[in-house]
Amino acid sequence: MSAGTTTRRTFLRFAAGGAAAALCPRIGLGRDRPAAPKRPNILYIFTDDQSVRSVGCYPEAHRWVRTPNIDRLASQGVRFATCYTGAWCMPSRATALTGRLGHGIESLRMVGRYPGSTYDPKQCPFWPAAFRKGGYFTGIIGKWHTGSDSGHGRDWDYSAIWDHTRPEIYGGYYRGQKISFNGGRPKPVGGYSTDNYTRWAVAFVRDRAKDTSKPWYLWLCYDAVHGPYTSAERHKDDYKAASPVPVPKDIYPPRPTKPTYMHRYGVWRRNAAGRPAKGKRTLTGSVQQYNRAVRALDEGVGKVIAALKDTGQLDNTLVVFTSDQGFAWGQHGFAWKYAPYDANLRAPLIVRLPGTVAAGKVCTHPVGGQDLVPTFFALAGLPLPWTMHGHDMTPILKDPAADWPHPVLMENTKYYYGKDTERTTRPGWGSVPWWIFLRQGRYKYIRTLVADEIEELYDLEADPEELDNLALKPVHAKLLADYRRRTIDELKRTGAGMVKTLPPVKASLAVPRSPHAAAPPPGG
Ligand SMILES: [Ca+2]
Repeated sequence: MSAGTTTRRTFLRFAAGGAAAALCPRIGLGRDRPAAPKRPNILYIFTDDQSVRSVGCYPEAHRWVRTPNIDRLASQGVRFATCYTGAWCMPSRATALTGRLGHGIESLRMVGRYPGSTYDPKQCPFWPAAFRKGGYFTGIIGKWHTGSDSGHGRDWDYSAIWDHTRPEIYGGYYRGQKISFNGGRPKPVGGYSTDNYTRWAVAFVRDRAKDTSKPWYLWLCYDAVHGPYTSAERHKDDYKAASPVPVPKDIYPPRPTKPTYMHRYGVWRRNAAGRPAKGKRTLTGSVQQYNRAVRALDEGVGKVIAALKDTGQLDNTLVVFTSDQGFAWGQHGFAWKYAPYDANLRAPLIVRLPGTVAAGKVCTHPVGGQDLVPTFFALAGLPLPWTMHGHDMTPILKDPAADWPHPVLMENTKYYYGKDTERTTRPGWGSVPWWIFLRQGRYKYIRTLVADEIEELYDLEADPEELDNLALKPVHAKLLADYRRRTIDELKRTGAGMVKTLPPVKASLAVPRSPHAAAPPPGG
């Protein structure tokens, strides 16, 4: 099924409903008045489990990583040094669809066989419906992970859904997929998912260029680079000669300055050669395989951008490239996300729109996935349909050095959303308990939601690997209290009921010496 024909058919049905240009800002302007600025299209590229270490333009990337197309996007836009899009796949997408953190999303629940889930659209509306009402044509391609109702016809004019909530029907991450086009029965599509999604996105872009009556929004949700990290056949030999990856300092326990669950945590063991391995695969082999699967992603970005350029839409399209979260390879003992550390969660974020977004700049203000949605509404000139938790980023897109007084709150409440997060004593993921963190400026405060557990406070400028827990050092008591208060304030500002049920922190602090803390910390 071609994206072109189905998109056209769906569009005609939508336009016939009369809602098409109701709120277009050009309507009603006199001839002698300047035309309102054309509203931008929005291409939101959303990859899966992609660390900044796999994107060449990030200084943390392995030197052998090649992502020329994503790097070019960064050279023409703003690259954010620190973005926390979400804690794991599902809440990150829930935030991307609502502009709210999990604790502010009602009725979304994981039910049945993992990762089955459900929600009530009346209690949990998704904002693309408001974009449709506001005159945008909306589309989604790829991974869906927020309830079995993917919202075609309500939230989306065009949809090509790989429904991860029903893996028994929809197949695997990379091959053997069935796709539901425009709400239809899932059909086998063959091929490799990254290349398929790129092809459908290119068709979408070309098709929308034929209709200049309305701008469009496309959420392009690649399944890469989630496990099992399958590369395209043409990339299967890439990076095999790449140099071994550095072994993170705290890949093996003990980690006495971290909360109890981290003391003995670790999935890596020394193999016969003394190198870290997980099962039969070495750390280096794992990181090479992961980055091989990024190659087709980068090519996909190049192809979709080329289609925008070829159809004359590139410079009126806000292009956003990010991932639902990052992924740790060895850091703190993980081969996972979920944990509150930058190595696990920090995602790339690159934004391009000439004239509105600075070119070739880096923004060091930490931001969150919750900030992107109000930014889309601001650039579209549409009112927010409900209170969102993030903030319009347009001032720092224009000038990345401008003031940005907003902290980033993140949380991991496993399967739970809305009022269900008010009972904070539920089990976590594996051995990782529930947590919240607040990042503002150079410091990050982490609170593990376990009674009488220590807090964590890291200086990400002096200690980007988060090995030196300042919360344990009396000299930083004032800074710790300040960040604890900021976190409580942010929970209150966003209406988090859990603020009343947070487990108490450990009252008296022993000061265990970290085997990894090198230099003494700077003053508070
Ligand atoms: Ca993910």
